[in-house]
Amino acid sequence: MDFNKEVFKEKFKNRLDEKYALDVKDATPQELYLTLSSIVRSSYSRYWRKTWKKYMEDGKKQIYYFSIEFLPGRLLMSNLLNMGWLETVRDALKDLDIDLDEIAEVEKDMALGNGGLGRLASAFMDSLASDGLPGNGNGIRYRYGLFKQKFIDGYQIELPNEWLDSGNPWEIRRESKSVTVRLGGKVYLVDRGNYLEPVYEDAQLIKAVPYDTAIVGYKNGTVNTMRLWDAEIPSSEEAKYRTIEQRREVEDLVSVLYPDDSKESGRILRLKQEYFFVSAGIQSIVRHFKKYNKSMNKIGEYIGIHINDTHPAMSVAELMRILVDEEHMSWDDAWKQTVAVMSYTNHTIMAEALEKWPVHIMQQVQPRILQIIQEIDRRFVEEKQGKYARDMIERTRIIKDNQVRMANLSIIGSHSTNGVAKLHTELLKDDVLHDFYVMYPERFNNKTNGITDRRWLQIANPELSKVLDKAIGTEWRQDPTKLQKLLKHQNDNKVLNQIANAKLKNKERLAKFIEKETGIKVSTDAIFDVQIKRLHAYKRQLLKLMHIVKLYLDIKQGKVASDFQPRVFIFGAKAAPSYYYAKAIIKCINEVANMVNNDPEIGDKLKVVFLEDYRVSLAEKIIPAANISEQISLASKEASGTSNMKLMLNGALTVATLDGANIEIKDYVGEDNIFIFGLTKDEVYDYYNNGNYHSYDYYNNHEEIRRVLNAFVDGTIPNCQAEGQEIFDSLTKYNDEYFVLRDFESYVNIQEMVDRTYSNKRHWNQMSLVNIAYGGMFSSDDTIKRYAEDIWNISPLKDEKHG
Ligand code: 26Q
Repeated sequence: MDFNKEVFKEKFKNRLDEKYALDVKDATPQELYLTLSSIVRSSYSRYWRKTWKKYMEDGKKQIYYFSIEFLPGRLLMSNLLNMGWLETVRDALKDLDIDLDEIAEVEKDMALGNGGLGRLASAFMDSLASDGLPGNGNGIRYRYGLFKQKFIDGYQIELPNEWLDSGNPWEIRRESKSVTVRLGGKVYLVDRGNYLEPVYEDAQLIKAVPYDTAIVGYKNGTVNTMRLWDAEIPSSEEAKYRTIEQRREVEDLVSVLYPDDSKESGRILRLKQEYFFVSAGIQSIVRHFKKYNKSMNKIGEYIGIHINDTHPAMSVAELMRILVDEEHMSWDDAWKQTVAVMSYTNHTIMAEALEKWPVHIMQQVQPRILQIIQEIDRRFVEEKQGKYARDMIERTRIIKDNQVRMANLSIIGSHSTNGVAKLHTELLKDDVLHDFYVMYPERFNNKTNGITDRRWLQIANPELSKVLDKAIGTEWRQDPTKLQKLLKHQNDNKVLNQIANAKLKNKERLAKFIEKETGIKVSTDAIFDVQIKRLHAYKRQLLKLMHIVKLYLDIKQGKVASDFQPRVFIFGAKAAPSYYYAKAIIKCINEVANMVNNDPEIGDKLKVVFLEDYRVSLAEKIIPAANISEQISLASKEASGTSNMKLMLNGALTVATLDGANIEIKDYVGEDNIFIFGLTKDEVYDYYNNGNYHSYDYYNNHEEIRRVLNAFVDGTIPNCQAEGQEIFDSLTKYNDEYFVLRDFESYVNIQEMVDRTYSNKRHWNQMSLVNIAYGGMFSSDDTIKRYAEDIWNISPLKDEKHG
């Protein structure tokens, strides 16, 4: 479409008329949203088709990012921005008396992920397309997204997230690309002379139907694909599904996203989900590959499959199955190709989160896959015998104590294993995966996570974006590292004031939202102090809560420091439904909020706001308004973190432990522009090695800690007897697994430093400017270029531009 404002207005009115037979003034926001999104979709479809064709004709390598979670959030604004339409459309709609932001609010978040890992997958989708790289997503089209969180009486309640109920304008169902996935049953190998043929009995056949979503690159004409699979009953099998229960079992396969980001839950259904999207994805890749390429013996030169955490680890065995059973390749040739195709990212060092599956469950879910894994394991042990000590082989082999260790499978079956921040990768090499590092040093590498500046700055923070355009030009919109040009303006009062002004406007906007959602009135003079991430003990929301209780008691007892600054504490966090400790913390935060917010003696000095249902679209409202970013996990536990990057990019100053990517943030901005506190990773490990942390002593010997902890159990904080006691016990009786008491004093001290710093507004604004300037160093466009060069060996196609 020849694109300008007038053309668009006509098109919009016509489309609304075609679709709904309505005038603009009679249409609901929902109708306006669906009209706009249908125009957007029809105008990128040409580029989508062209990109697809080009990749085929070009015949170069393509990669497929396999992830059991994708968390794109809303797509309207990001598609408009990437097509280069955003400002024109905003203007055009204004002429029609329509507010684009209001229409955008209608869209339900696509929340097919829990947190960091799913969000990273979506950032990578956006960056692959924006870098013009041939990379597609492969995952599951869950009927229900991550649960919707409500607070009732301060408790977290989980409601179903029916994101598809009003229709999803961005997806296309591609019936013709369906494949069949086999689950369960029994398998026998029959000797056919030159190969063994697996014969299946009683297997359940599932029809996997792909739904494709376009991933539009930023003003570059590239449109890639995120393919998500739905499960259906194949028509040939209809007769076998006689009861509602049997039919429901198929629906259930893709019904819910597992809301547990902390531990492997052991449910058979989860393993079926993993095999389902892996098998569907690989079958569809191989089918496509065979159409356009000759030799399966070269598949490693043309196809890359990325295993995002261990959830898709069965990819290794599924590709072996297809190459050996269906393509009749020799085991050795097939193995060589498989290792060349696969690469793997690890996202955690926490032992309880490393996936293991009992052999009998894997047998039940897919017996042929178990056989293949057993054969991979047997050959691995055979090959390493004599080269490594027995116990080292036992530690690294895939099957041990009747459990399939998915990380071991992923590392052995791929050519690359990466961590997600420098410290995390070092810990993998030195500790968690040390044996593998000794065996395969060349396979290990670091890829520090990144974020998309388009969503988190251009879309979420137009106020600041305008200031940046004026100060340093618009180049940063293409290349966020250019934000460093801001550094020249460190002493430029005009720019400093404009940055401060943008922040103030964003705070006003958030304050309005907070009042609308919660009824709480907050002052924009206060420091907006933000902690937004999943609720988990290691992330230490408790440390923040203890600090709030300390300040509350100080004020009540008339002990406020002269440079105390008023604060609004803002939380956003979901707890896994079965994670009772995390839910106890939520309840306590809500009760502290009630106590603090309704105390006239406290007034505007402290407010505590726990916003419900933290999600991508809520993050877009909170982050631009933040002054302080809380990144306070116990050192060594947070693999990387990404909210740390989003918040700094928006000018928040970070209060941080030396954990995950916080260390790299510190290295860029310098110690003077970040607030570092707490134990280092080495200090934490020393405690582990010497076993000499005794949290009860901290309670006993520190008056301040005792005063704060007692408030959880002596009725000071009302309505949370049981939860308060649980927290109290975990920190005293059960030795405080995440060293909250050990880091408390250091945390309080750094927060006093925050107050002193905030009292000098100009200095604060200078620090904020430095953080924005280096925020561009964590662009996922750059991260993905490193993946493309070091791991995948893919390069962009030269392309005509759109937009
Ligand atoms: C596993 C088995 C059964 C059910 C659920 C799961 C499961 C689900 C989600 C296990 C783990 C997750 C998610 C992990 C995650 O989000 N990790 C985060 O990844 C980010 C991106 O690399 C990092 O920045 C964070 O530090 C890390 O915590």
